[in-house]
Amino acid sequence: MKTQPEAMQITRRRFLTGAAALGGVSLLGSLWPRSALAEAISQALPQFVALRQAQKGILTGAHWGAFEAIVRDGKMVETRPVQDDPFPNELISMAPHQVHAPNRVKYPMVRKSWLEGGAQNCRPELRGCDEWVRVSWDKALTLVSNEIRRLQQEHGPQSIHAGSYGWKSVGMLHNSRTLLQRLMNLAGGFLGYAGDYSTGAAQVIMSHVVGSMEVYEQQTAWPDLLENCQLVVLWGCNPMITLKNSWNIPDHVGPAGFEALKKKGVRVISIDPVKSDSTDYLNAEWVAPRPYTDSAMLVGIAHTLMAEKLHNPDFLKTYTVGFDKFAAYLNGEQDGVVKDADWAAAICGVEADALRQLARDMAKSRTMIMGGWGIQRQHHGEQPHWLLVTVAAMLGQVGLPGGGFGFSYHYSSGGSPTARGGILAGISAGDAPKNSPTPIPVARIAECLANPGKTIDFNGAKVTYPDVKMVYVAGGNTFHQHQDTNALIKAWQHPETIVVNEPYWTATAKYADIVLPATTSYERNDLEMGGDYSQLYVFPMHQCVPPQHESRNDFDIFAGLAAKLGVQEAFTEGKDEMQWLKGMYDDMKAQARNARVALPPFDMFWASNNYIRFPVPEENKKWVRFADFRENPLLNPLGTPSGKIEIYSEAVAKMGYTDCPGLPGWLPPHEWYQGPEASKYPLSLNTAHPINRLHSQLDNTPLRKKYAVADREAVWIHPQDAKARGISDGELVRAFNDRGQILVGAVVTERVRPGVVRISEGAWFDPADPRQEGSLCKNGNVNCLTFDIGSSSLAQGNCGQMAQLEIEKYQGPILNNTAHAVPAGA
Ligand code: PGD
Repeated sequence: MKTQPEAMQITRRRFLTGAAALGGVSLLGSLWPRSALAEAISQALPQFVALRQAQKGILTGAHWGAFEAIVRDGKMVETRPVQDDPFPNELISMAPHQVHAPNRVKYPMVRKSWLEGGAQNCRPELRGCDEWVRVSWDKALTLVSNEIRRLQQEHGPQSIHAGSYGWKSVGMLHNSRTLLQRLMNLAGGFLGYAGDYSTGAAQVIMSHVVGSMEVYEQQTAWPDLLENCQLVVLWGCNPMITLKNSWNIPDHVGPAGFEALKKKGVRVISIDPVKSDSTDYLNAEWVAPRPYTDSAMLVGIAHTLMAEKLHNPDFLKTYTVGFDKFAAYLNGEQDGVVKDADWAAAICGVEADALRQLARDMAKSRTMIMGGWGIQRQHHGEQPHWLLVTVAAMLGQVGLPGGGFGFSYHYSSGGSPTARGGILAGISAGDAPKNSPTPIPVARIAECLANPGKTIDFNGAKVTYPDVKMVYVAGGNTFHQHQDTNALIKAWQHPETIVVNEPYWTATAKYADIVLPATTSYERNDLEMGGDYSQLYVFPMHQCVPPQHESRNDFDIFAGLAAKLGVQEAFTEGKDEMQWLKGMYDDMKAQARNARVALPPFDMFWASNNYIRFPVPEENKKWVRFADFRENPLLNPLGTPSGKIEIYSEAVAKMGYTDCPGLPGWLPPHEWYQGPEASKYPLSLNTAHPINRLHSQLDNTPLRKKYAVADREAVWIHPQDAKARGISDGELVRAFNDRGQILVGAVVTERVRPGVVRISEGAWFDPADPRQEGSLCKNGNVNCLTFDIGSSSLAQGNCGQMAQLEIEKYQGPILNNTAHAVPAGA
């Protein structure tokens, strides 16, 4: 952890002294005198100006935290986290490398064959290996807008996939995804997506089981948890890593909460095939099931709770429906198989006695089950979360202080108490035209491109794939996010035109036809909330350096396209960057005023180079999820058909899906250690989110040195498995299955269960020979190995967290890693 730079401490002290001298202006623990009236605040202007001068850096922020950027001679050279950050994140130090990366896209570029042959004769098979030709911005915008116009006229909005999924950068105005959709809505509509890669399976099933997506809900507040919780069960989550970054600018209250939990000595059990950093940090007990068998393990625990009468029949009767059917399933009334701890142990590889003890410990303590999302990024991924809710309901602690379940403690600091103030609304995508096509499930993109006209099931409905002729990506990295990269490459050849707005030469950019250079967030002005759940801060994101090379802000790129398509006025609403920001700020300020929190005028706020921290009401620190439902289920019903927790869902049952029936349970996955593929590919893959980057972001920075082994993504292998294959620590290894092959560097460690290998997602795809099908990826992109089927007919979530594979010592020719190199002609 970084210590606070002295200059900032002095600055803050100086500011606090000055503000107090204003007389009677309460700071409420904030940098802003929020309880004062606007007049009083305006008197403080000299203080803010002085503050700005005293600070050396420019205040901005990222998914990794708010920070001051130090700029010298037009170059960002250093960063310092803001003083309020309780858990500063090392990733902040990579911002200068993001701006000045050698693999920035410098100019608008067009793939040679596309430029020469046009969209319909563009030799799509050369994507990824063609030459690039530099063009002017005007030419690039003309080419793209002409294609949009032609496709709208000839094939309609369903021919343009502009959903563009991805984590982009923070910022309420320069939101590349929304800006793309705003343009496309004005230009006639587009094919979008439903769901996301993070929680595809859980968010659909949870809506049926508890009446909300649950995965993005506020959690029982940390202060309550710290006071009341006796046992935390981390079920497949690694919060000390995943809480480093947030969707908005993080408040980092989550990691501070876990630190406090550790200091208090609360018992933590981590259930994970890998001994995670959080397991170590929290001194947690490690229980390592076989991969993809969590559902069986939960069923065995549920059986023990029932058999030993540790469950809570009153809670089940009052607050749930369908337990009788689940009890019959546990007892094997239909299939004759009693699903007790012994049955579960044989599948999940955790001893039956350990399962029984776990059930007893959970029942005797006030227990919070914190469920991660990797367990649902699997085939039949709906089941684990459904079963976690079922076990929590059997324990009867849902809605009690410190107890129940929470599916967002590991994400964006769920449980950071909600502040009182205002919320920034970002720029809107606008209204979709009436003839807009039905969105496809987000992770079915490759299947959709390859199979126009095919119809699939999706949450009780049918979706027919249109014939997509253009894909437009802005703020995402399809080639890293999507499963089965080699199948994606084939599907990617179907569209006539692929356009990508990107700051860097990612694989997605390299496999496009037209690449438009986008600025990083440090090259533009913006605003962002701090704390996804707490809404604790409003951060200004000041432009630190000018746009690099010929890059443009996504806003300006789409405004340029809008001009060519005749919808510029509607797109910009006649406002420039600062006018948009002022409008957003003023709306937020009005909300804050209604909540009795006074804020300074925009100009003063912006000039101050400072941020707003809202007060947190005491009652929000004690907030307990589902407490109102528990208190009065009739007045505060859940959003399910019964108003209760649905252990059995009639709605799901009626859909008639064999891969997701109306009752949760154990369903063997598509690939696993007992499947037929295991004789050829005996190792089970575990793909976690990386420790030192965000998905694929920052893979092109020096932080890579911290995790790359033999200059590739690392593979963690158990000593037994390494020995059996003659692999030593630090050696280059080929990991492979029928779908693909990747080069990875061996880390021989007992932190994985035997039979399991861990490879993090997000290494940039780098085929040794892009002309050859299934070519070896030299950087270790794990999605070359994963399979591309939906989690089930219900949710169609992705299965990126699983695959059977084999590994061997690499003995081929020396291959240089070119994942972060610029392509020929660029
Ligand atoms: P990122 O690396 O964040 O990954 O997939 P996602 O596509 O979100 O990609 C964002 C891209 O946006 C980067 O290339 C970045 O340079 C670009 N970008 C950033 N800022 C801007 C901007 O201002 N403008 C423009 N135009 N571009 C910008 C993540 C996805 O991967 C997710 S969310 C999950 S949860 C899944 N996780 C896994 C997994 O665990 N395992 C596997 N095997 N696969 C996964 N895929 C999914």
